[in-house]
Amino acid sequence: MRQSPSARFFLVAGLLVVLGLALWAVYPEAGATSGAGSGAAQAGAGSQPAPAQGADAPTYEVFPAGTGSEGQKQLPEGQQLAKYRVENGVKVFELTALPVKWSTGDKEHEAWTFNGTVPGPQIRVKEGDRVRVIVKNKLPEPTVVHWHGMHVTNAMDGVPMVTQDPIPPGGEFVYEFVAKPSGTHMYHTHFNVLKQEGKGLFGTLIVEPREPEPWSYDKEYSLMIADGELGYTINGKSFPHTVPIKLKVGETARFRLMNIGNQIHPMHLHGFDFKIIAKDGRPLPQPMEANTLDLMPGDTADVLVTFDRPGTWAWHCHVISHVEDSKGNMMGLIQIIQVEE
Ligand SMILES: [Cu+2]
Repeated sequence: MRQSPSARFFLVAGLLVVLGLALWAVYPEAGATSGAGSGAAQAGAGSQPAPAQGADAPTYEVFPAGTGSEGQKQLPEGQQLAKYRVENGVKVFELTALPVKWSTGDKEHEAWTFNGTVPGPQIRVKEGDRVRVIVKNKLPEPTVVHWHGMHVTNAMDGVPMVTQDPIPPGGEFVYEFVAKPSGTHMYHTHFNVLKQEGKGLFGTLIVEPREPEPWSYDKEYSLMIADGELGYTINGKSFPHTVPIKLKVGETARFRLMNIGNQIHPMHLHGFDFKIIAKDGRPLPQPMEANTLDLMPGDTADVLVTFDRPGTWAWHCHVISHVEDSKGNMMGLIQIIQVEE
């Protein structure tokens, strides 16, 4: 008998869950992080800026019960905030590049991370803040960090042999810059990039504007899309282990999409159009409505979606080999949005 697409979806998802649970039994530390990483995962309280204007804390749940985010089910990858301290008015962050055992849900990998998670913790600051980031290298090879989209001085730009010497294993480098311009940005390795980024050495960098923005929304999420040695991942996980986003009918969400991968990912949302409000962190003079957005390598985009109907909606890359394996099983770059009454 021919199965309906949704029956097939749940059958495949169910089988993957069973497989995931079996893997979890074998690798209980999968997805768990080093001390530095778990510290970062607990950030977000205290002196941190609010995650979104007027927003409740985003609600997440592993769906359909993937092995995804053990140890931080309420603070999924890509959403945890980097801790900082303030020294003489400067916001001081610490990022340590280090290898960890990382589960994308479907597979175990040795990932190279900032502070133990893929992506690294979210650096979230206000436009005009003076920011210092102490980067320590615990990788077996040199590295550097580039502040993608930021208007830093040349010496802080993180290009090895051009603006600085690579940070050797065991070494450190102190970056300092004024946070500008506002918007959705990224930080990432700029050394042996195909390998280091492919293994997870990247994170999100959000600069909140000083002036209020002309749009409003209820919830906010970052979706960092990657490809490489970890496979096709959103916030460090591969479907069905990508962490679903749960919303209520009538809510508007802002999504900060980022392509830190090496390939083009046209992200198509089922059932709704979104409003593209910013590209590479910069507000568009005229927002544009669409339901598929080509994210070139290095692109970021901000979109707003109002979910006016309930359902389990897919948002996925439309390069089919990025969302289906050779046997036709769904995997990779699929994000589930669960909209409930
Ligand atoms: Cu793709």
